[in-house]
Amino acid sequence: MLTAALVVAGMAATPASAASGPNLKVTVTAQQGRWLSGDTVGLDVTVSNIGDSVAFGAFGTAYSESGTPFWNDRNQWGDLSDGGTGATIAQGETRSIHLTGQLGTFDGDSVVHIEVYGAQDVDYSDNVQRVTLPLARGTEQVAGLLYGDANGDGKPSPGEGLAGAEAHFIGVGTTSDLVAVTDATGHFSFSGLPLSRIAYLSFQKVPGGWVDQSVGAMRLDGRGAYTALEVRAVRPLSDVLHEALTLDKTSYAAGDTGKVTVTLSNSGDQPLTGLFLSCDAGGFGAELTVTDDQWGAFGNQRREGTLAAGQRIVLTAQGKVPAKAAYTGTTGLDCAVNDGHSGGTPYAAAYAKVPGMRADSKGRIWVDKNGNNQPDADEGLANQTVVLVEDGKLARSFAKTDANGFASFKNVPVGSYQLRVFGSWKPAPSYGDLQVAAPPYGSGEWQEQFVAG
Ligand SMILES: [Ca+2]
Ligand SMILES: [Ca+2]
Ligand SMILES: [Ca+2]
Repeated sequence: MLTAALVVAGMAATPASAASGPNLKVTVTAQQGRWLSGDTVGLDVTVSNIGDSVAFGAFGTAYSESGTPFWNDRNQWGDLSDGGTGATIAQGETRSIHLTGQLGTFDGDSVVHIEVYGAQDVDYSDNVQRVTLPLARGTEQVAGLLYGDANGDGKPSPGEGLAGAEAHFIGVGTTSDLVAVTDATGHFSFSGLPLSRIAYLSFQKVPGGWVDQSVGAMRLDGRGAYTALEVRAVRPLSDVLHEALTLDKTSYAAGDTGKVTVTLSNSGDQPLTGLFLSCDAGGFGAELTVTDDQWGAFGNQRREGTLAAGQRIVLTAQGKVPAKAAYTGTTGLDCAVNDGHSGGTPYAAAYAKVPGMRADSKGRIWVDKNGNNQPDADEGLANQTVVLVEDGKLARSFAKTDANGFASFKNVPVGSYQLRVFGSWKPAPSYGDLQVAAPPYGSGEWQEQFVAG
């Protein structure tokens, strides 16, 4: 009903002459760029009524005529949205509309059709505009130098290249990260990379404790903007900042109060500021419940700890041993100390026993005969004597594996153990301690891989 009324009103206002009447005109300016799939591109649209009477029922639309799809939300047109009844635009009035659209899967340059319709427009030739959004093509190279800035001048100097580090690249269009190893002069190179709206470069196995600084997100749009990267690495904070952490006892009961001492020292010749402790990062849930305020200026909330060159400081705090610790047999605390920006932060931890409870523990030992990194049906280590060792020396419990490599330890004190096999087998390097916990915290069946010793 409303639409009909507007159209009638428009007709009543339109003079008889063909050259006289509403006349909408659209102009479009597209944001410049080398566009990639997934990019959001802006279009500045102006709609002017250059006729001599009011335009009624005006609405606009924008869509890709060909090439890479361009998706936009019609609500961005405001009252010109084709989901409404149309806008009223007076003679001489100009509207500015900012549209944004997202480019879909690559299909060449995107030709976008922008059209503004108005009832009884006297000249429709200026109601349509087309803009072509150029899509980037080709492949990219990412290359550069990783250097340890030993002389601190912020740029590569002779002899500062870091050899043998792994450069890892990942971006849109790569399914897993690509790896390149830095050569004797610290250089690395990736070529033939797919264009990518967002890509990342990071380093692993950097020699000498050097900490690489973030390259940040890269946009690979074929310009070759990342072919001569200079990736700076700095010394780790742990070169000058040292941390020790101790508990006042080696054994507690649940509900006891444990006292923690953290000693920090600065062996460097510069002051350290903004220091703070981050404790319980592992969050194993049985650690001492130490409140952050006890660390004073070194608390995670305040982050105002300072250490002068050569200074040593001793911080103390205390916290209750939580009930859960009785079930896991272990409590303790772990704290990293950080300045909020440097890499290579020191970390220290101390653990204590919480004896009393006992639990059964069942699992399987296996050898990866077929080399697929998984335990298969025929890979159990049969008829072996296995032992739970405490603190690397005290044998606590023995069991014998069955034909499939399964062993059950009965009524073992809860806690942390090393699992050993009599004979010529040793744990695979990836396996740490075995935790024996009482229900409800028992971790079910374990499995541990062994290799020939
Ligand atoms: Ca027109
Ligand atoms: Ca340098
Ligand atoms: Ca296997």
